[in-house]
Order: sequence, then C-alpha cells, then structure tokens
Amino acid sequence: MIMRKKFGIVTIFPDMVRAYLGCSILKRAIENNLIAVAIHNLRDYSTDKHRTVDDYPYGGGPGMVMKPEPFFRSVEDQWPIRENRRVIMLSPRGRVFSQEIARELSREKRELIFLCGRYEAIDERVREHLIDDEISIGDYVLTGGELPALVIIDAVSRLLPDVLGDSRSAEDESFSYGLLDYPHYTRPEMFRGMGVPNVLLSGNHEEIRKWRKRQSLKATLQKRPELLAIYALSDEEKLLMEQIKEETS
Ligand code: 4FV
Repeated sequence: MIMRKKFGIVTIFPDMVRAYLGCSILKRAIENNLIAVAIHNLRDYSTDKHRTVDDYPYGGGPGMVMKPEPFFRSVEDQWPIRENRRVIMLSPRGRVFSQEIARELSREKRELIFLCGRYEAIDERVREHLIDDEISIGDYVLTGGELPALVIIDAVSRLLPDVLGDSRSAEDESFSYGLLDYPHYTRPEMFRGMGVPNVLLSGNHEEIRKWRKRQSLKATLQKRPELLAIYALSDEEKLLMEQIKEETS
C-alpha cells in the first residue's frame, strides 16, 4: 500500500492554488490518492471581523507586513502535532530549491506545510518560532508564495511512485542525475526540411544511449559548466568528454 504524500498550503488565495492542482498530473495524483493537498485560507485564522492578515511595519518603510497570529493559529489548529509536520516558509531568503531538495522532500515522512506570503514580508517571529524550513525557488522577487509552493509540490509529487505514467521518465531526465537533458525528437521525421539525427532512427539502442549521453555532456559543458564541477563523471563519460572537448576546441 503506497503511503499517500500529504501537503498543506496556507494562503489568502486558495482558489489560485486549487486552479493549478485541478489540472493534469497533479489532479490525477490527488484522484488516485497518491497525494493530498489541504488548502487553508489564512483569513479564517485572523482575529478581527475584517479578517485582517497584514499591518504597517514597525519602524516605518514601504508596504505591509503579514501578522504572526493568523499563521501560528492556522498551523497549530490544522497540524497540532509538531512531530508530524514540517513547516516550510517560501521566501527569497530561503535555501534555493533544486532537484536534490525535491528528492529530499519526496522522502520526508512528515506532512509538508507551505506558508505563502503576500505583501512586503511575513513578521519575523514566524520565521524564528514557527517554521522548520525556508525555501526560495530563485533569486528574484514574486508577488506571493503560492507559485513557489506549487513549484515544490509539483517537483516533489512527480518523484513519487505511480504519479508519472511511466516512472522511468522521472529517473532519466535533466538534473535527475546532474546533467542537462539530451535533445528529444518525435514525428514527423522531416519537418520544413529539418530532419532527425540518423542514430535515433537506427534502432541501435546502444548507439542511441551513447549519443544521448554525449549530447547531455555537450549541453552541460556549453550551457551549465558549473554543474560538471559537482558531477562525478563515469569512465565512459570521461572518454566522451575528451572527445567533445577535442571536437569543440
Ligand atoms: C519567493 C521566491 C518570493 C517575497 C515577498 C512574496 C515574495 C512576497 N518565495 N522564492 N523567490 N516571495 O519572491 O520563494 O510576499
């Protein structure tokens, strides 16, 4: 019996999140009970009749800051047992998300709870006393934490058994082992005078495997050489890389 992976999202825009989870692979994963995503409206945990979740910043400055009470009340009400939850705040100050972190979170037994900010920031006491983890999806500033939460739920869910139609596809792709992906082709064989590399039409799976490996190494060397610094080349890959460097030098 595959354990259903449980996620929680706290946001002031629940419909925005539902929209993305209501389509395609994640929709099917929810229907097939492979994942569950509990969506909670932060305003339901405000403490006033105006359902206020933000206020002016102490010390002045631009924008509004999200109040601590609604976040603490929502987490303590919905996920009271600390051992069963891992509360993740999305913010540009977090550790930068990667396929490695996606794998780490896909192995996590605790429920993954995402706190989605809006406005300028979230009161620092949430970071200091409520969260277990802080993740950024990249060095740029968004209008909210909902997209980062969905990016992470998407990347983690597709690593779970049976979520992708063909589990091989999660193993054999960009970053799944540290190199950029190889080029992919499908019908038509000829398109506007542009063909398909013969090796892919040869049926020679060993030659196809080697061509794809060479393409991955070449693309990584040209586009993301820093990835090669942390990637342990196999003997075959070292050989292929020598050939590539000779060809491209
Ligand atoms: C972000 C990021 C991000 C900052 C203020 C939401 C915004 C606004 N989150 N990775 N990059 N968050 O830009 O995670 O509330």
